[in-house]
Amino acid sequence: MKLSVVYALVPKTKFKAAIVAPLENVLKLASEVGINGIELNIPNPFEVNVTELEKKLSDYGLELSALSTGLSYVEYGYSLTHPSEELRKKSIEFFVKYCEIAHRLSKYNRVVIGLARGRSEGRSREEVLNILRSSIEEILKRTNGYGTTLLVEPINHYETDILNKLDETIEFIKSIGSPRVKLLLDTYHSTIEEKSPYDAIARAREYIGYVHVAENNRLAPGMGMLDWERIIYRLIAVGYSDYLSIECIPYPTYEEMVRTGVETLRRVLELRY
Ligand SMILES: [Mn+2]
Repeated sequence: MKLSVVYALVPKTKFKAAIVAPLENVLKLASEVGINGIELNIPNPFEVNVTELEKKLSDYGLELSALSTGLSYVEYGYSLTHPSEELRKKSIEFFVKYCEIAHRLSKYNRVVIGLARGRSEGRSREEVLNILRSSIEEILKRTNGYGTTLLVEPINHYETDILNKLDETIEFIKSIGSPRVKLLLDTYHSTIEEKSPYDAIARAREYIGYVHVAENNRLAPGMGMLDWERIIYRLIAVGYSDYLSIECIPYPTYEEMVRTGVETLRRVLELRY
């Protein structure tokens, strides 16, 4: 398994679980601690210098493990289920562009659907899931040439009221029926929403396309209550061998968050892999 860390490409943000710091410093730290990739959270895909990003990643020998998109909702309020058709369309345009960037910068070529799904805002569950499904289908159709994988992430109910639980997210993914739509399993969200974050891995099995790691308190692995040996062995047991992406609150500092997280995960990975 490889390790990456989530980086927010903004000077500051309300979103708590990402590193906000000068990009060069973070890339340098990442290469120092020997991790393999960076997951970029980009608020506006139309305002990013892709050539420059590509060069910086390659200068430090880092891969783009995934492109995340939550900041488009946090910073602009665009979402794939927005009650306003205009803002929903803006969100879809953003996602098409995210896919183009992921395709260009990353052999993994994947884009996260996290907070940018939006909230139900008084509409029924069925109605809002139908809207989300049709937005995703439109993105899939328009990005066929890029072949990008879309990762749908169950998110805990304090942050959204759409797709909190693993089982309903799997059902939703099945209802789209595209090999390009997979599950993003986040250990923090599943600790809040599932009976057992360990058993959740077994249930998610063939749908898992990517993994976010954080403790029950959303701090770095090693700073909370989760049993990382059990998590990693479950992932190995279901045949997952891709990225573990550290998406944590940078506490006490982002440097310590990265170092502790990497150390904790490496210790387990090195027992067998
Ligand atoms: Mn996550």
